[in-house]
Amino acid sequence: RKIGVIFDLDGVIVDTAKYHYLAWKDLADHLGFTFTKKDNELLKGVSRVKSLEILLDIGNITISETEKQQYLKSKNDNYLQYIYKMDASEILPGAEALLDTLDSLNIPYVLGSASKNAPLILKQVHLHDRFKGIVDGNSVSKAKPDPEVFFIGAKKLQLQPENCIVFEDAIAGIEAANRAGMTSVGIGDKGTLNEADFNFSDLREIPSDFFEQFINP
Ligand code: B16
Ligand code: MG
Repeated sequence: RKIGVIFDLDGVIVDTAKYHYLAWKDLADHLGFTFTKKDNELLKGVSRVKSLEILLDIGNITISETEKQQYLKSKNDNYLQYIYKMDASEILPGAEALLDTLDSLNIPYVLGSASKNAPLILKQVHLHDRFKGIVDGNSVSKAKPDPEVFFIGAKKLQLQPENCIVFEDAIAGIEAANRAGMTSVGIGDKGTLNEADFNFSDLREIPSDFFEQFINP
């Protein structure tokens, strides 16, 4: 059986959540309320606009549409300052070895991320050209948990959803993969990602023969 893989970016390939946190915290400070690391968990896998809405909810703040647009821009400008400093040393443990395994098995893989900055981030860490395709926040109209991002990924892989395996670190992403009818693999806390078909705490834990069961079911 021919299979393919769709990777989430933040939390699976790189840990950009820490930079999102710093940039959102800056905005919260500016607006005069506390934004904790625990609050930041709510923003994982969620689009930029939705993240701002959650942040404003936490601060109990109402602002105009014009201000919203300004804050979205200033948050992203701030976030990009961290991204420009990224290099290959920030690739999460096990990620490159996993891509090597997939290459050796001739299993194609694409990116399926909510981030509009995904192509830039992949370039920063020198992984951009390894992917067969990139689906990012610019190519979707409905954010995770909607399965749209992964359906577009399956198209790029030229595979039916049931032949796609999704690696995700966010609850919204696992839900999107399940709704798409794909195999979902949760990377991170098993308790949090209990809806996933498979769970690993990080990519290093994936056995080298993991894909065998899908190729020869
Ligand atoms: P941007 P992923 C997501 O990336 C992040 O997890 C989420 O925290 C962020 O709000 C979203 O990208 C949008 O990012 O502001 O760069 O467009 O996990 O889907 O790779
Ligand atoms: Mg993620």
